[in-house]
Amino acid sequence: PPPFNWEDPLNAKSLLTEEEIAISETTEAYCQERLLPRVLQAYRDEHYDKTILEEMGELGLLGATIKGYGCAGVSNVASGLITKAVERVDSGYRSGMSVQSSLVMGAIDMFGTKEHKDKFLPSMAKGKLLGAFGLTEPNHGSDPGAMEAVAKPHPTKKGYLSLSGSKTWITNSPIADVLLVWAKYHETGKIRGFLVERSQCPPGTLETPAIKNKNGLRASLTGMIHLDECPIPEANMFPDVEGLRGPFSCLNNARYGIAFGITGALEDAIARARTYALERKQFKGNPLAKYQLVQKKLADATTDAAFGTLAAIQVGRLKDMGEEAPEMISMIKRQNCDRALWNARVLQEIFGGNAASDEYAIGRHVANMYVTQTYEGQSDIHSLILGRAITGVQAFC
Ligand code: TGC
Ligand code: FAD
Repeated sequence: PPPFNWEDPLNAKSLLTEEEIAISETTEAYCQERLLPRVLQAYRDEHYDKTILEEMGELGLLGATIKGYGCAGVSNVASGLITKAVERVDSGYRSGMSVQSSLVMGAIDMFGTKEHKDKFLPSMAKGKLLGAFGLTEPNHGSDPGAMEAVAKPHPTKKGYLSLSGSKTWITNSPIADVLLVWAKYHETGKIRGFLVERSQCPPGTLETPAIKNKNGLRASLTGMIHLDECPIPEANMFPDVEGLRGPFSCLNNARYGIAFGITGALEDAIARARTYALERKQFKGNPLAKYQLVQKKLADATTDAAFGTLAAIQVGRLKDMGEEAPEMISMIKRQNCDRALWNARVLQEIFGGNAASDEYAIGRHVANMYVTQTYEGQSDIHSLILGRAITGVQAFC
């Protein structure tokens, strides 16, 4: 029989095309050579180096599934492999990329006018123009349908709307040039998407303070968005999409990216725990790896990472054929993030006291994984989305 490969136990590689393997290898090489050496200091300093997005842009990693506008136009599976390579280093780096690619470029590609696409997508693909996605508000997280942000006719500027409201926990908001803000349109009360260009906002109408001292995702920048009667050209509103279908359609892609990407973070945790268990000796000079309880921890985590990867590839293939139901994405987002967090917390035990040192990276992954389980729909919310699809009865309220 062929040998067992603990790094790819179910031979997921056999399901990939030559092109997908090449994209994955190029991205892994960039991430290991260029991102890994800077993550420890970035995490300590709570610093996000925005040139990372430019580097990713040079490699064609941004908005990778979009066709045209300087984007690579690759398969959803290839795009998942990109997120996996980035998240193997740090979920925060994947977060900065996901927002740019799936949530802002993806939204413009799906719902923008030709003018929006021509204006924003090419420089966003190069990582020279940065995006943020503002859905969550201080009083409305899991229930964004109740949002308070509102767009009204501008009292003095013809052809402009006046946008007011606050968004919180917004990745990249402090550095974003274009902020996609979801708000209720005065005429209909329905949610619409607005492209807010920082350079066009008069002083005092747009503030994006950073949220400091986070416990996790410290290598990613997070902030708020405050809009105070900010004038926005009517032409900057997405013309044809209203209601939660707009933001949720973008979230389908981003949630898929997290589900695929988080398997990379878990695999890094496994590789580090395995190395540590082989090197660290306790009781008569035996490596920790010799003990059955330690082996079970590695077996559990490796199984979940392998199953999660296969499930993500399957949903990616269905996405490429346009046959994915949003609930499939809820299923893999919930399962892969939950299992990654559970397993990484158990693997953390293998490091003993050293797990408390950031040099071993395991604590960073665990803290990040809490966030991945929370944003883009907390896992219990995805349970309810699945429960609704299974029973036909909604249990949100
Ligand atoms: P509900 O009645 O379910 O749906 C309202 C309308 O939306 C449509 N819809 C979808 N469309 C496309 N894809 C989906 N997945 C969709 N889900 C729903 C639906 O068809 C309906 O359309 P219409 O035309 O009939 O109006 O709405 P609800 O208010 O009952 O929703 C409840 C719930 C819990 C499902 C939803 O609100 C939810 O998913 N909450 C979680 C919130 C969330 O995910 N927030 C994410 C914020 S962004 C973020 O976290 C980015 S982190 C980025 C990073 O750093 O990586
Ligand atoms: P709440 O909605 O208050 O939920 C708290 C808890 O209650 C959760 O466990 C939830 O599952 C549970 N709960 C809520 N309702 C129910 C119910 N009906 N039944 C059972 N349980 C329920 N948002 C953006 O828009 N853009 C971003 O770029 C972005 N980036 C983020 C980056 C970071 C680092 C973080 C931490 C968050 C980010 N978010 C972003 C926000 C994120 O999407 C929200 O935190 C998330 O949707 C949960 O909302 P909440 O924090 O308000 O929690």
